[in-house]
Amino acid sequence: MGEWKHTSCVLCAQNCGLEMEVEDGKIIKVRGDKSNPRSQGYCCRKGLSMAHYEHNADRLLYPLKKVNGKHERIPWEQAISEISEKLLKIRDEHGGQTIAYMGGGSVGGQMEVPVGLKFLNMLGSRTYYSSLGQEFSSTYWVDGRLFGKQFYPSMPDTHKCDTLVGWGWNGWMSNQEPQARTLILDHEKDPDKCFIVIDPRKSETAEHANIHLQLKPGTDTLLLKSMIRITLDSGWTDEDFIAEHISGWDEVKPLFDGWDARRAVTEGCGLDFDEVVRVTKLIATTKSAIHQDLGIYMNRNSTINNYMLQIFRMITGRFGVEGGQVVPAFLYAIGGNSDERNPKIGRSPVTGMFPIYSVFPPAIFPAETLSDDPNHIRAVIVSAVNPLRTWPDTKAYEKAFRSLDLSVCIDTAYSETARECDYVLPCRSYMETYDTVGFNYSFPELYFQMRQPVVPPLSGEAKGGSEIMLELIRGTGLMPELPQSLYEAGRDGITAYGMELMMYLQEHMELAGLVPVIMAETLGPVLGSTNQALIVALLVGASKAVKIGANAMGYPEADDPTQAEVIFEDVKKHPEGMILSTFQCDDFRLLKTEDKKIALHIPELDAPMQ
Ligand SMILES: Nc1nc2c(c(=O)[nH]1)N[C@H]1C(S)=C(S)[C@@H](COP(=O)(O)OP(=O)(O)OC[C@H]3O[C@@H](n4cnc5c(=O)[nH]c(N)nc54)[C@H](O)[C@@H]3O)O[C@H]1N2
Ligand SMILES: Nc1nc2c(c(=O)[nH]1)N[C@H]1C(S)=C(S)[C@@H](COP(=O)(O)OP(=O)(O)OC[C@H]3O[C@@H](n4cnc5c(=O)[nH]c(N)nc54)[C@H](O)[C@@H]3O)O[C@H]1N2
Ligand code: SF4
Ligand SMILES: [Mo]
Repeated sequence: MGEWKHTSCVLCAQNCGLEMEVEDGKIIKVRGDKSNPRSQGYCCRKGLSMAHYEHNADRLLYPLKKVNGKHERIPWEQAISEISEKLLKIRDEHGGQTIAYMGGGSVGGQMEVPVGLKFLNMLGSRTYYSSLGQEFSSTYWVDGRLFGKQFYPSMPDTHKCDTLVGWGWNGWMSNQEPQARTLILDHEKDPDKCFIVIDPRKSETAEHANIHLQLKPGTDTLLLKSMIRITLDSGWTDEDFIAEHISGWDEVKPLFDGWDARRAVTEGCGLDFDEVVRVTKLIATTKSAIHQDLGIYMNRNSTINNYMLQIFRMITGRFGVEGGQVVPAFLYAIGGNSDERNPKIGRSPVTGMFPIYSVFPPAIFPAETLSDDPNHIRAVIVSAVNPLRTWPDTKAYEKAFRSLDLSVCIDTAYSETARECDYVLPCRSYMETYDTVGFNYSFPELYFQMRQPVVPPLSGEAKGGSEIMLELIRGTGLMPELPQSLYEAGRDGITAYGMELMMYLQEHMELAGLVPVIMAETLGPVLGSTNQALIVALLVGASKAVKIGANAMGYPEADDPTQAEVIFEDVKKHPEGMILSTFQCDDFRLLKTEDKKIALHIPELDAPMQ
């Protein structure tokens, strides 16, 4: 008999709660965790196969260096000192911006990212690529304009809607919603609800649809524009919502003038017009929520399609309401605001692209590397992502990687990317470290889980991702000299540590941007875990809205300095996950626009919308 432990799946962004039976350091059984407040026992067969991924023959055990085209084992000290030396040389000769960091899209190991990003900034670079940059660029850009900041994404409140629309979403297989199959079946079978799928393919999900609009591939723009035209013609707009919450509708509305919806739908999309009118009415006039996914996000016209989806929701009043489109609760934004209209937001040297959500789109990387421009990319640190397998044009990626002066891969496995890199650093897996789950936005409650290690490290040489980043910061000599008092303050608890840190930063304002690094470095050793220190940093630095919501859940007041410590004690007591804070769905004060209205008009899209 082994010991059962609470954890979560790390194989998709749902991070379903799992319980694992562990015997002799190995996972021997896995089951859905009924005590997880978000997934409530749900899991798919990928989650049930976690042991296969964890105890895998391809796992990396020690650092490697490529010598004469072959990887050889080297000691950590050599790896860190050689990589550090090369990074500094590239920075000094060509500028920090020629160093790139790839990572941060992982669905179970977020805690290395704040340290990795700060390390990149300390090297003088903002050249950051992530998987998020390929799927969500367009939607984050659109939402940034509508809501005032790019880190303010919205999502459908599917579990409370009556009409559920899966648009370019194969959720039966991919999940992408909490308890996806249960949700789909609930809408399919309940006579008072409806499940609509918009997909050119008879997907596994479409098999469960009450209505399947099987449009021609890539014609979503025509369909969306037609649905909005039909809504206007039929008087299904929510005028009160528009008057109260939207600015710019007068500029946007004429973009739909003279649009021949019938012709677009029948000739363009190959659909039955009356069926489309019926679907439009259901979306516009019932408690509807639309889950769009890769069929929209990674398809033609993705920016316009995401924009029109939002227009459709806004003018029918399906935003900021229960069962509609809502802005979820989040403890920390997984990206930053990088509005390209701000002249401080730099462009990439070769393609002239700007970051969205502070992330550059992976599609430009080969061109940014294989170039004669003196500022082209020369070094890459890759962590928890496998670009040579998963990012667009892997052949071009291979060529680009082979041309680099330095490539470093931090991974648990000997991946396609690891095979190409000069240095490979073995990382502890997410089942071997404390970490958290960051993408599973929840609503209206803020769900949180600090995953505990369930198995001992497979290799004594592997280190946690954030620890490796800290080693590189130290190795390059970029770690600021910090006072002994900071290293010791945590012994008297988190609140005492917070006070000491605040006092220190008051006198060292220039280090305020490095809080995650400082906390990982000085509080990590006291807690015995770098990632735990970073989780404390999240709680201390949580937004006012999260802190107020936490107070409503019974935690100390938002401005009480003991709040983070009290919450953290609870977090440790609930390895199965917990509800940490609660939100209002109609709180338009949270918008980052000046007038607290949704700024619906995006002038750059006027022409492409025609
Ligand atoms: N088993 C498994 N699950 C996963 C993952 C995995 O690798 N394996 N990855 C996870 C990740 S990172 C993500 S992002 C999600 C992705 O989850 P989904 O977005 O559900 O991904 P896909 O299965 O690619 O489904 C996209 C759907 O869009 C449809 N489509 C294609 N072209 C068009 C079009 O022109 N218009 C419309 N309307 N639809 C179109 C396709 O037929 C397909 O059914 O899955 C997550 N879950
Ligand atoms: N052809 C095609 N390409 C696609 C897609 C598609 O539908 N079709 N989908 C795209 C989408 S939506 C996405 S999100 C991307 C996903 O692409 P990636 O973000 O590259 O995701 P994974 O392939 O899951 O790679 C994750 C890497 O993390 C490593 N890893 C696992 N556990 C750990 C750990 O504990 N620590 C560390 N350091 N590493 C670990 C794995 O070994 C692997 O090398 O793929 C994209 N690419
Ligand atoms: S739905 Fe995603 S998180 Fe849940 S068990 Fe399956 S792969 Fe894991
Ligand atoms: Mo994805």
